[in-house]
Amino acid sequence: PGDGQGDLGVVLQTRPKTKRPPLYKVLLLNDDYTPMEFVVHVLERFFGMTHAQAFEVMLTVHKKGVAVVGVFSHEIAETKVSQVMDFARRHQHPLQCTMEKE
Ligand code: TYC
Repeated sequence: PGDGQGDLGVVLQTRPKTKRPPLYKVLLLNDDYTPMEFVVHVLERFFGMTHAQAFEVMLTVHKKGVAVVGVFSHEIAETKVSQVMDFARRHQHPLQCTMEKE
């Protein structure tokens, strides 16, 4: 029953919709040729790590093959990846850096 004018609209907006932007992990990949000291320098220079932190993370990548070196907004993650890839290429090292959605 009813008047055929039931409310079929979209009305269930209860919570305010404040969706946080997705975050992206920046990954550093191991290879057989990039010098360890170069990787440590990259982590200090572009990821603000201390020498001790950078050395530890470099060793993790060396042993495990890959590690997350930071988590950022899409734009910052892209910038980090570009900076690392450009820097590695300019120094003729095959170091690879990528990003993936968290
Ligand atoms: N495996 C490299 C070597 O033995 C060192 C290295 C570490 C390279 C981390 C890349 O992301 C990397 N010289």
